[in-house]
Amino acid sequence: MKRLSFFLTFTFFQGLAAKDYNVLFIISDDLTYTALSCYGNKVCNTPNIDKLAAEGVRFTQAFCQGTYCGPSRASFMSGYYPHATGALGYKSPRPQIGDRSTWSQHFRNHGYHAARVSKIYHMGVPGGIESGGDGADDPLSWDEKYNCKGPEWRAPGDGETLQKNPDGKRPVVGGNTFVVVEADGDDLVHSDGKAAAKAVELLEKYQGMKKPFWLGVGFVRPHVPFVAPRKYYNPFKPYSKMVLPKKVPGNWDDIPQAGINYCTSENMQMDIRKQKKAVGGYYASVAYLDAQVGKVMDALEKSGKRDNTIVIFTSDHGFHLGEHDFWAKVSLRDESAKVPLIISVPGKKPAVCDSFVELLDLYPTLSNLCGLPKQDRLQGKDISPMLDDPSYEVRQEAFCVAPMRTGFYSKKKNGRSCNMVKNYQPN
Ligand SMILES: [Ca+2]
Repeated sequence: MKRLSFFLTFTFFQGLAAKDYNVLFIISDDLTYTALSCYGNKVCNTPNIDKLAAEGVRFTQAFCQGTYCGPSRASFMSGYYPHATGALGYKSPRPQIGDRSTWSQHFRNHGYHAARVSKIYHMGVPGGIESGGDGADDPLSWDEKYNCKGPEWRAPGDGETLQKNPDGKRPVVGGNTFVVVEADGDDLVHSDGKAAAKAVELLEKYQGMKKPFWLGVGFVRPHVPFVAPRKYYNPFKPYSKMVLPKKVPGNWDDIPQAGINYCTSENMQMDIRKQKKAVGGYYASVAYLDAQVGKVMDALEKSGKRDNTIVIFTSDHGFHLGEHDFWAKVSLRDESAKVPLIISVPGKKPAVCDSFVELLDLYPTLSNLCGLPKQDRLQGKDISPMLDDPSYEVRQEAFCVAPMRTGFYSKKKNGRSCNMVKNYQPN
């Protein structure tokens, strides 16, 4: 009898552990937490992301490990810090990790169906999206994968190049350039509209699937170019009403040279009008992204699987919108190094968590929540106790590297210090 009761208890807990949660991982590109209304933005309204935040745990101190696409994505998917693998560029981490499993591959190895829609590992934006290629993808991570080609800066509409265009004669250009296009047509013209539609289709398809799924949906907005259907720009026009961060005379006087971001109002030659339009264009891209998140969440609801699906929303890193006259990513300041992060686990109470977390924590945390074997080699920490107790802590500082700035950043919880180690050379 004792043995039977042990057996029943064991299988009961095993049954709980192997709850077969599905995982829906939604990741935006270059999205700063400051642009979301659930993080306090009063101008840019993001009702769909806010709804998810209200259903889950919203993290206020979540940090990426690399402040641009390639290293950040290679890090959280592989489970290692960028400098641990040396995956510091726009490359797949596979050569460095050998046969070790990536996050979704670990799920595949334990009975999950893993799929990718659009950008999970690095893809060049806009170039890679225009061509519709795989980018720095890792085939072993997926059972199925879909790329979502889009016109990007070539989308028909009213476009303007804001960067290095003082006389207004520069045409709308491609590349990593501040361009705003108020585009003709609907959501489906663009990559993210197509990605949402593909995710909706897959969620319908998975309704009848026996296996649990790990579905990664990667959106490319609000990465430059700021391209979205016209209607998303309306709340931010005229652009002259956009409010820029306060200009502080002598703001850079106490910032070491390595801390001056590579994109500034000065070197981008953006006057006040263009700076305000950059903010409005970015917000319109965020509003468009938010609408696509809503479509995916509606489809999850309709599929009947919301009650056993863990949903994560985040970004690969943040973005400057004129703070200290800095723009774009790479900087190690909060606007760029911090990310929005929401984790919604069915049955758990909504909360706001101020504990320090890293994107690297997602792999071990989700593995634990889904009852998969623990891997001591992973460099992230299991933050799942925070989902029951938001005051739980796993670290006192978060670590982030900006490879091209040859510096390390370590943000301490109870301090304002930003520790930079100069002349760091990755192996
Ligand atoms: Ca990015």
